[in-house]
This record gives sequence, C-alpha cells and structure tokens, in this order.
Amino acid sequence: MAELRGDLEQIVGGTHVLTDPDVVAGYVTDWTGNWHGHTAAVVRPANTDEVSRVLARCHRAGVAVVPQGGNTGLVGGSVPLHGEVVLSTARLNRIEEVDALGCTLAAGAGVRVADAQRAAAGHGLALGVDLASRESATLGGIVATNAGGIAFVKHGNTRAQVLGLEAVLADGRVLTRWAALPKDNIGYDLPGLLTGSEGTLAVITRVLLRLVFPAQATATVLVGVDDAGAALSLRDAILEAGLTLEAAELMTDDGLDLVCAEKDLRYPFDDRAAYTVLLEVSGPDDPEGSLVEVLARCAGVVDGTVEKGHAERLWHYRESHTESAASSSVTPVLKLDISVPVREIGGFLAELPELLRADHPGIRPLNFGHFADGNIHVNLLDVPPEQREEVTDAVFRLVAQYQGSISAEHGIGRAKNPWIGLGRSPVDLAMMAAIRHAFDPAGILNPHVLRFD
Ligand code: FAD
Ligand code: 2HG
Ligand code: ZN
Repeated sequence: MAELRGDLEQIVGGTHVLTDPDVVAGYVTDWTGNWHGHTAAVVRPANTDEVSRVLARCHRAGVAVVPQGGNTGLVGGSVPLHGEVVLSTARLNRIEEVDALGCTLAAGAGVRVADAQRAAAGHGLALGVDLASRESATLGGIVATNAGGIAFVKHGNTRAQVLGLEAVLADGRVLTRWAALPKDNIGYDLPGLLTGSEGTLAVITRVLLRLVFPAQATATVLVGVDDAGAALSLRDAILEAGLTLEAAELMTDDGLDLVCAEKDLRYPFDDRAAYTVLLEVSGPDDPEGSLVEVLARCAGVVDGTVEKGHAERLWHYRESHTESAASSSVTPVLKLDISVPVREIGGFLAELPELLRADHPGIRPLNFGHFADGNIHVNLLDVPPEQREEVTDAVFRLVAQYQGSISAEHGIGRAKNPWIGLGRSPVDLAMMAAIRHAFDPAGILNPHVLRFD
C-alpha cells in the first residue's frame, strides 16, 4: 500500500493524496451518518489524464476504488466501507463552456450543480435538473445517480439532459462520447448506460449537458388539501387551464409540523389539512391570477397561499424536510426513496403508517416527495439500528404490492442491495451483471455497490 500511495502521489502531487484521519473523516462517512468506513487514501486528480493514470495504477494493484463527488448520496454508495481508495472529483471543477446557441454546458464532473446553474443563468438558460443538495452535489454525481429532483416533472431525469460524457474505465482507458447532437444514433447509448451506474462502470470526468430555457413568468402556491386524490385533481386542473407545471411536491401535516418546529417557522395556514402541496407553475400571462382561479374552483382545497415567481419562502417548507428529519431523529434516518403509480399514492400513504404502527410503534414516519412522478420519500425516524433491515423489508414488500419501485431516484448504493430482486427479474439482473463484467472484469469499481447477486 505504501508503494501504491507513493505512485499515486507521483501522479496527482503529494498534497492531493490525503491520509490524515482528521482530513479523511469527511470522505468516509455518508450524508445520512449511517455509513462509516475507512480508506487507505483519498486521491484528488486534476484532469482526465490523471484519473486515467490513477485508475490504471489501482487496477494493476488490484485495489478497489470508490468515486466520490459531493458525498450527498443517500444510499451509502459514495463512501469506502471496506478500505477502498476514494477517488474524489473535487478538482475536476472547471466549467469549460456554455454554448448559448447550441444550448449546452460542458464542464468537469466535479462542478457543483449550483455553479453550473449559475453559469447557465448567466446566458439566460437553465439546467434541466434541480435538487435541494445543489450547493454540494456535483454534475458527475447527478449523472452517476441519474438524479431526479424537483424539475423532473417538466424536464425529466438527468439522463434526459446528457448529450455526451468523458469517462475513465476501470483499467484506465478513456471513453469519450462528446457530440453536441440531439440526434445521434450510432450504436448503443453508452452515455445513457453510464448515467445511473453509481460509479460501478467508469469514473465520469467531463459532462456535456443540454440546457433549457427557463420559464419567464412563474407563480408558486402552498396549498392544504384533504387527500392525495385532491392533489392530483389540482394538478389536472392546472394543466387543463393551460398552465405548465414546473414542480409538484407533496408534504404531510405531520411533516410540516416537524419542519416548523425544527426550523422555527410559522405553520403556513389558518386551517389544518391532511396534506400540503407545493406547486410551481408557469404561463404566458399572469400565472398567479390563473392559479388563484384554479384553486377557487377545485374541490378538496382547504387553504392556500400564492406568491409570484419561484417563492423561496414557500419552497423553504419543502426543502427543509431532509435536514429537519436528520436533526429530529435520534438515530440516522432510514431513507426509502420509492415510487408507486400515481393513482396509488393515497392508498400507499394511508397503509404505510398502519403497517409501522402495528409492529414498530416507536418509529416516526415522515413522508414527502415529488407527487406528480409517484415518488414518495419515506423517511423513518428513531429506527433502532437492529430493526433497520426488518423495517426496510416490510416497507419494500408493501411497495412491491403496489407495483412500485424500491428506488425512484436515489439509486441502490449499499443500502438497497439485498432487495434488488424485488424490482428486477433474474434475466434482467444477469444482463446487468454481464454489462458490469464487460466494463470492469477485475471488479475494482465500487464493488460493494449495486450488486446483482
Ligand atoms: P456522491 O454522493 O458523491 O456519489 C453518489 C454516487 O455516484 C456514488 O455511488 C458515487 O460512487 C457515484 N459518483 C459520484 N461522482 C461520480 C463520478 N464522477 N463518476 C462515477 N461515479 C460517481 N437526489 C435526487 O435524485 N433528487 C433530489 O431531489 C435530491 N435531493 C437531495 C436533497 C438533499 C438535502 C440531499 C442531502 C440529497 C439529495 N439527493 C437528491 C441525493 C443526492 O444529492 C444525489 O444523489 C446527487 O446526485 C449525488 O451527487 P454527489 O455529487 O453528492 O454524489
Ligand atoms: C428530495 O426530494 C430529496 O428532497 C431528498 O430527494 C429526499 O431526504 C429525502 O429522503
Ligand atoms: Zn427527491
């Protein structure tokens, strides 16, 4: 290992091979605080060539590598639990170009999402992906996890934004698909395959992303509704009125109370409602006025507050859920990011607390999510460590009954490996294993993540 470290220092420079336990601490524990590991070294290459040489050297030594971006992943996939070398993309942080005419952004994989958003905004454009971790999550990270986020309802997932990638294979070879062509059908979609591969097929070093035109006039509403059906009716009424949905988020009354307590916020309504929905809409003229009209004629609306634009004040209630759950729970929050068909959201949300109450009365569920996509973030607070597996199993079996997915947008990571068979058939798993073997026959890239056996 000392010889390997010396060679890595030769490649990236001594100051970019980190081994001091105090410095390395932030790289070996995940955002949720549930996954703690250790590493022989954190290596911070500055460009694709250095990444290639680092991987070739680790490959020769048979040493496993965990790629890490902003370390905001929520499924334990970005930390070395078995002593793997951490390859940090922190120094791949250059925004190369915003092409305003072609509507593309070219950047290093270590660029923070918010920096890319600001660069795009500087040219009157926007990134098609947005998420609350934007100030820390990286472009390589959102590609590697195929992140969803709050703009999914309008622009789709990260995969839909990827035009090209540069990536380094496990043995150090560089794979480049880099054409700013929306139409390009030569063979298999390898960038699409690397998107969502969670660091198991290659290390992404540069990304070429499509940019979108931001909505000009927007309005945001926070509205209390009686049930999940009313939330969906409201969504439909908005679309029928000719407005465009920019975001559609759901919160529960318990969740809102918890956020208000943790963040010292005022409960937003006079009257209580079972669910609170946050909708951001855009339209050619006066979306705020159109929204007020729609609300007035929708059944099941209890109370609401409408603001012009992307109202940070209202978004704060929704975007504070993750942090509030973390600060309120006495154990690391058990995060089960799932999806069900939209018509089943109400049934699922009603059945889940009953299921937990019966066998685990001490666990506090906090459910919220991107409801127009059927994506519910089940957050379970105060779960005793020895019950995590049993509780996960119970929730995932309920998800399977509802024909849902055990991973809507966060990936499989380490956290969901044992349940992957609930979502994919044996043939499907065998094909994915074969693809992985073709990319990385020696099995050195994030070997404990996204397992198919
Ligand atoms: P990391 O956490 O560092 O890594 C995540 C995975 O990608 C790991 O498996 C890692 O090995 C791999 N990886 C990272 N970079 C590379 C690379 N360059 N090449 C190859 N593999 C790589 N997720 C959503 O989908 N939607 C949301 O709305 C959302 N909101 C969030 C809000 C908060 C407050 C937090 C804390 C997290 C949220 N997340 C969300 C989860 C997380 O931010 C995303 O998964 C994000 O894409 C991870 O980016 P990262 O740079 O932090 O990646
Ligand atoms: C979000 O939508 C993220 O805010 C995080 O995907 C979800 O904390 C979570 O469970
Ligand atoms: Zn989410």
